[in-house]
Amino acid sequence: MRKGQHPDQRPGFDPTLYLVTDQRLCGEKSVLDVVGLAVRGGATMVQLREKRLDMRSLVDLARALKGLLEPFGVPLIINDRVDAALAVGAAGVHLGQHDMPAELARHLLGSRALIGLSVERLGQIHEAERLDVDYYGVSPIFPTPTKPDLHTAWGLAGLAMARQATAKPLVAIGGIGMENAESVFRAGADGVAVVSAICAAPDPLKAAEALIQALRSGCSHSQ
Ligand code: TZP
Ligand code: MG
Repeated sequence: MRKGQHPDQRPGFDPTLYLVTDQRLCGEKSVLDVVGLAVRGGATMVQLREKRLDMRSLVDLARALKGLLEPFGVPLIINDRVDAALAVGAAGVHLGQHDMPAELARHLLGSRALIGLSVERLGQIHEAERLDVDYYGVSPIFPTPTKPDLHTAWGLAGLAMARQATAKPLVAIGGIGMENAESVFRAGADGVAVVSAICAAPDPLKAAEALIQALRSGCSHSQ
């Protein structure tokens, strides 16, 4: 993340390279293996996003991930499920526009929790400005086969408009990889969230290393 840009962040928040999991894209590897490799490569935040898991399996995996991430100081965020985040003591949740309202999640999780909110249109940023959320997930930047149900992509120009609309940290997601990560940063993102660029990489550690290096150099150019 650009240093010093967002002075009131909660401790541990660094979305520079934010891995979002998807077991379906991990091939022979487990989510745990992929996350372990990604954080060794430099991923700064991890979101457990496994829509198909039942609650028992989700909580078991979340617990294991929390144990794995703690020594790295990398926060574990749970997609959608505030109850699972509370149950395992995760660092926070990532909410979509149809998930639990952010005010309720904040009430349940407390003032130290990290809360992210997906925004698909500029109007959603305006509506969310009064909320105590830590970042907006600007979704999707580019069309992506990983989440094909999304309609309009922000594109780099849309991301630049989002940057003008808020001082909150922006995490760009959707179709981001080595080929475009730096340009996403230059358009105003504070971090990039990736699924396939790490989960489906033959070597997730090398993929994370290459991405973080590209982002850090893009970041220093744009300061
Ligand atoms: N939300 C918006 S796009 C997306 C999610 C979870 C998927 C991003 O996947 P990829 O493989 O990084 O394009
Ligand atoms: Mg959701």
